[in-house]
Amino acid sequence: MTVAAETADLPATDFDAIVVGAGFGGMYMLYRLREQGMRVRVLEAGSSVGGTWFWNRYPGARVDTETMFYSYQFSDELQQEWDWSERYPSRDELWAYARHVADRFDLWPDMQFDTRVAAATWDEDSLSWTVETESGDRLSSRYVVMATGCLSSFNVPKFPGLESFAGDVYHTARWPEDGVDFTGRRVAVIGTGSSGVQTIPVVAEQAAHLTVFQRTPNYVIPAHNRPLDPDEVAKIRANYPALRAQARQTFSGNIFELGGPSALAVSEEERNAEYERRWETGGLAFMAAYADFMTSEAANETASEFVRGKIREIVKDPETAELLCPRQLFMCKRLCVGTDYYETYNRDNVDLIDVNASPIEEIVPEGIRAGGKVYEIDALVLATGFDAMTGALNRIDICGVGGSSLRDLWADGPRAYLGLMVANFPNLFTITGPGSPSVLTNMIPSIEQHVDWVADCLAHMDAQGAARIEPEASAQDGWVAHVNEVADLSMRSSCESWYLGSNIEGKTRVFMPYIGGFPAYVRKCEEIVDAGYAGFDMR
Ligand code: NA7
Repeated sequence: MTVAAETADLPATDFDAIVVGAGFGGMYMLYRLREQGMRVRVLEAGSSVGGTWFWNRYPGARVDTETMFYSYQFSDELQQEWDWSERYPSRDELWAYARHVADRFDLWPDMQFDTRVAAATWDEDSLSWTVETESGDRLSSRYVVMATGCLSSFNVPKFPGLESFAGDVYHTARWPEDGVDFTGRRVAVIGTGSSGVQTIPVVAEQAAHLTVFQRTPNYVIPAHNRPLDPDEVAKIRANYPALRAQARQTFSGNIFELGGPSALAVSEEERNAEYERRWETGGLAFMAAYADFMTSEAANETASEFVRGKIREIVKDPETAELLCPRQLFMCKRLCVGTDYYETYNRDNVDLIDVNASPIEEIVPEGIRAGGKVYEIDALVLATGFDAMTGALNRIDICGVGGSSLRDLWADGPRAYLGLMVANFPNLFTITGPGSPSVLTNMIPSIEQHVDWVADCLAHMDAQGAARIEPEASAQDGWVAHVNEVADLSMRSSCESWYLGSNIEGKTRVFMPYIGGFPAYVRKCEEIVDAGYAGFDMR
């Protein structure tokens, strides 16, 4: 780290920091920076707080992580007083929680809603950013924090004729605020990732008929959602700090009961009993049954085959069951957690179409033409996912030193130091950016770790009289090489998924999150700080 230059004569800016996004990252960033005496403005495209939990209001939307741990821990009062009702609460409850946080910490006055950021431009003379909104307003600040979310830029595939459809089209990530009544309607859902898996059973209950268009079947573990037991809640609350500390020591920042080192080290009987127990418990903890799912194909196949066996048991029509059986590696795509997902295909009003055998040719006014046949529908639900991790950043014109464009620099895949900053883009921070563990971990603890790092960094700069920070290109290159090196060790980087960007036409395939685990990542961040912000040029 180098510290130099006088900052006293820098021109004034509208704000010390502009934070883009009022999801869980943006809200906590505002809280931390304001506590440090900074003038902060949050700009948010939506009309309220909550980010993911503001936008994803499709029927059946729920968190897939145990909520007592998928919540903020920065305030013990907050975690003691907020009552979660269920193991996996609905989107409405998560959104209510986000609003409660904004009320409790008086965040509203510093947040501006219905404001989409179009551009951010760095000025080297004044060491400041100018942020321009889509409505043409310009605001300046010393720092910009992009808390724009990893899964916020939603993906609408280019289906020919989509605009000709005579019925209604909905995307799961932009659901009408007043909800949709599908009673008596013929509905199609395209997409069977987490959003499709959650919404399909709920839509099937209402619609006259539901046709699901599936490109890749996913592994769906039952959620076994239930009301939280008051004793269980009391126990967690009494031990929150210790439990949170324990979670921070795990690979994904979740408290999963860890199983054995290898699925192949035990007998088939013992292994299946373990899988059965985890299936009955429900949720993402299934992933922790054995440690070698992502390093041994044979071990992986045992879990795949167990889930396929469950599908064949649950789904009565053998042909439909086979179509639902995933063939890609277990956990390679994000594991889905569902409620009555496979059971839904036993309903008389639900059909499954494999788009590999019957490709979607076009959308016509009366429905979807696939494999030469028109499926007549009144409403189309796109559960087609997101341009993950880079999509939200790339849709903003971000210009750094010498007018360099972030979008251009990332054309062959994102490059960032720790997923926190990018060389050539001084004083610009990204919360859970590419190259950080983010989407492979429990998101809220990961967000808090990033926000704390940024807030501490700015406090340090203030104490040093520094006004400019940027990663050194060599440090960034080193981190990107490390991110790739650990990705290559895991089979997770080997199949088609949004982690790699393969769901977006034309997107360069790079495994974007850091797969070395949350503890290793946190240690690295701390070592860099202890070494005087090694790899950063601070002046
Ligand atoms: P996902 O997991 O990206 O799922 C999107 C689904 O849409 C997936 O099944 C895709 O198939 C399918 N898809 C995408 N484009 C097409 C086209 N052109 N034709 C047919 N099917 C298509 O997004 P979600 O919103 O469900 O979940 C995102 C994350 O949110 C999730 O992982 C959790 O972390 C929470 P594909 O698999 O690409 O073949």
